[in-house]
Amino acid sequence: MVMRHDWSRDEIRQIYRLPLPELIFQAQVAHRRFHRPEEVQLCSLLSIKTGGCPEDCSYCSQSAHYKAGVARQELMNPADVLHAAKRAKAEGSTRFCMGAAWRQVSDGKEFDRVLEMVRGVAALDMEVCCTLGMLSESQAQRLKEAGLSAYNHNLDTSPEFYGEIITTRVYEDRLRTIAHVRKAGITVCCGGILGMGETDEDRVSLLEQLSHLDPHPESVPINMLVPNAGTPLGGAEELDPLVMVRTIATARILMPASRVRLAAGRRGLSQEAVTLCFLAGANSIFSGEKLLTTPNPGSDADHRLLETLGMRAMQGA
Ligand code: SAM
Ligand code: DTB
Ligand code: SF4
Repeated sequence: MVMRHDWSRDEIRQIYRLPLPELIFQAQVAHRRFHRPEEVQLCSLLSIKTGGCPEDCSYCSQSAHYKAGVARQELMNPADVLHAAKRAKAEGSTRFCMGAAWRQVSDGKEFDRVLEMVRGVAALDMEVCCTLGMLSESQAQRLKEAGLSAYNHNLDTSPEFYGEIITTRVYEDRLRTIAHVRKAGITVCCGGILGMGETDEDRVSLLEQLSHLDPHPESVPINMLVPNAGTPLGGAEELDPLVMVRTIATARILMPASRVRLAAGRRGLSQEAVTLCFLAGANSIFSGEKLLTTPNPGSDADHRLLETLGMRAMQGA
C-alpha cells in the first residue's frame, strides 16, 4: 500500500466525522494491514530534569511561568536513570523515554550527560527516546551516534490554535526540530494533546499536519490533557472520551504504519474508553506509576487490563 502524505482537509474531516462503527471498522482494516491487533507496546517515561522551563505551554506543570507545585529537579545522574530503565524493562516496557524541561538543548556538560544516558539505555536493548525541547542538526546527529532510536517533539494542536496555548515559540520552530531529527536518521515521535479547548476542526487540522510529514512520524502520541492546578488549563472542561477515540481512529487511517500511542490522560478514562481506543487503533501506551510529573495507572493494572482483553504486551525489539 502506498502511504499518502497529501490527505486533504476535506478528506480528513469526512473520516473524522464518519458514523463511529464505520470509523472504527476502517481504522481496524488499516491497523490489521500493518500491526498485530492483540499487541500493545508498553513504554516508560522518566523526567530527567524537572520544572523551571522558560516556555509558557498553558497545560504544563513544569513551566516557570506558573505555580503548579512541581518541585524542580536538576539533571539526574546517568546511574539513577539506568536503574529506572532496568526497572521499566523488568516491568515489560520495550521503550524508555527521557524528558527534560528545557526550551532547547545547549551543548556542554549537561548534553554530554544526556548522551551518556542514551548510550546506557540503548545497551539494555530497549528503544530509547528523548524529549529535550528544540534541537540543532548537529545535536540530533550526536544523539543518533549515541544510539537514540526516537525523538519526541509534539505539534500539540493545530497551527491556528497554537498561539492560544503557547506564546514563547511558534509552530515553525517545532517543524524545524522535527526536520533535524529526521535528517539525522532518528525516528520521529510527534503528536498532540486533546482537551485544551480546541475544536473538531483544530483536531482535523493537527491530523492534517501530522499526516503531511513525509515520512509519517513512526510514533504518534495522542495525549488527553491532564489538568494541572495552577496552570491556565487547570480548570479546562473535561473532554468527551469519544473525541479521543475519533482522533485515534483517524490517525490510524491516515498513518496506518505508525504506532499510535494512547499517551497521557489514561487515569481520566474508564477501562471501556481505553478499550475503545485500542479498537480505534491505539497500539502503544505509557506504563508505570508516573508519566513525567503526573500519575499514571501502574504497570500491574495495565497487565491486568491487557489480560482481561486477551491482548498482550509487545515483546522486546
Ligand atoms: N520540554 C519538551 C517539549 O515540550 O518538547 C519535552 C517535555 S514535554 C512535557 C512533552 C510533551 O508532553 C508536550 O509536548 C505535551 O504534548 C505533553 N504534555 C505536557 N504536559 C501535559 C499535560 N498536562 N497533559 C497532557 N500532555 C502533556
Ligand atoms: C508525550 O506525547 N506524552 C508524554 C511524552 N510525550 C513525553 C508526556 C506526557 C506528560 C504528561 C504530563 C506530566 O506528567 O507532566
Ligand atoms: Fe517546557 Fe515542554 Fe512543559 Fe512546554 S511542555 S513548558 S517546553 S517542559
